[in-house]
Amino acid sequence: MKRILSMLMMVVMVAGVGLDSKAAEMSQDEKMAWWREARFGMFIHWGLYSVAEGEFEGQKCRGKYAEWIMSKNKIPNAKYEKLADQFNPTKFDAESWVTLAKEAGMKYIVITAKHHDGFAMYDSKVSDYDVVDSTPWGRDPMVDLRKACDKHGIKLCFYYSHWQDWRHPGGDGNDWDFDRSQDKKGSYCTINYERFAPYWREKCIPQVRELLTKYGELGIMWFDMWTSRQKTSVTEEQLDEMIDMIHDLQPQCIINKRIGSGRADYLTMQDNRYPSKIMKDDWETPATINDTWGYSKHDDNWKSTRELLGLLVGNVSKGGNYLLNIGPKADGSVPEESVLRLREIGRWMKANGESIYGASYADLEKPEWGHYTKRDRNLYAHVFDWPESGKIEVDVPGNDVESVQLLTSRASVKFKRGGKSLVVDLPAEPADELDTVIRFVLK
Ligand code: JFZ
Repeated sequence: MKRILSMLMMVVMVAGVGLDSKAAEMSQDEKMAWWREARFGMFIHWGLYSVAEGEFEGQKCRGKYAEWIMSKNKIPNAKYEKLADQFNPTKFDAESWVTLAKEAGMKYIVITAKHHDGFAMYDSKVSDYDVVDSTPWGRDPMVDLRKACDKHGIKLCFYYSHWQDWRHPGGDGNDWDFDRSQDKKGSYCTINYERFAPYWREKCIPQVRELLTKYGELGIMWFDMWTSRQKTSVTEEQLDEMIDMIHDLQPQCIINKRIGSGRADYLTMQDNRYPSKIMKDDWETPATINDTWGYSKHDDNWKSTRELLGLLVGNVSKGGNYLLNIGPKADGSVPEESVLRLREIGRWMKANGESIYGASYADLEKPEWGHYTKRDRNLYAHVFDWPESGKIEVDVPGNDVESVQLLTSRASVKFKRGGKSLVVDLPAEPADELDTVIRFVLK
């Protein structure tokens, strides 16, 4: 009996080891598969800056990003930390955020676990400067988000500011609280490796380890060093340590290149920037619906649904993802302007999603009237600007095409086969006022 038991244990152990090494040996394509399929994600910036709403002691934030108010207005930690006393999001409901993402057709959520201000938006044992220990609310929103994400099949991902930390005396970026006169000049910071090392050891690594061990499987660890590492206090060795830790604890977890290392998995473009050409390596654009990431009561510059959808489709047509931000208020509610736009995009996605999910660039030039996306044998023409002629010309040899249809109704669309291209007779009216999709099934 004892022998049988120990044999059984052996089998279980060997199987276990097998699983581990399998995850570690995941190919890059396997690792990126869900992300390439997803194409559309939700970014969430939420923290103490959400309490300030883009204004502090009667002074507007001196910059368009409200989450930068501490730095832009040179607010000392002793004052900034008092915002925590007012952080009591009675309207917070993880379920409603996650269902909003789901309704919009988004497949993952990246939320600020710690932004540059150094305040942890989860229950951290590393210090008390976190949402559980320092606010009247005293709850960990990431626990609820984990549950809601699992329930609705959304991937949970964390943003962590590993470079800028304005709270810890060793972090980069804060020259208003801390004397940095001995440092070298950097970019958005001063450089001092001796000063930075304790921050890395005592706060940054232990906090990222918490995120990787307390909240289940993560889709992405999203880092944010957008300048060159050489102009910061971060060393190559430190980044290797971070990446090794992530690979070790969560081998499936994707890392964006703003970590500052070539070992990361995909490229993050500059904020609200879009490439002009197809890019074949994995990339994304992080984008705002208005101009700020963190909530600001002064920012009313909302993009239209049409513009946002154009940016999403445009990114997919060039092989990239679109990570669109919401900045919830400190009470936990999402600005109505954002909710409206996400719901409108969602309505379109529900009917036209097959032209987005797992789709990518077609090897065709961008047409005047919109964009092309492609998945397997399907080519999708996204007609944003309905041509007056009522016709579009598509550079695909007529003989290569099996059928042409309206995506939503599958109604056939008339077309003429040319030698090198075909001419499509569009219906009299656009089927969708935002973007009418014509599907070409290729042979
Ligand atoms: C960074 C953060 O500082 C900002 O608060 C927000 O979280 C955003 C997503 O990322 O902001 C940037 C990043 C890149 C550039 C400028 C600001 N850039 O490339 O010019």
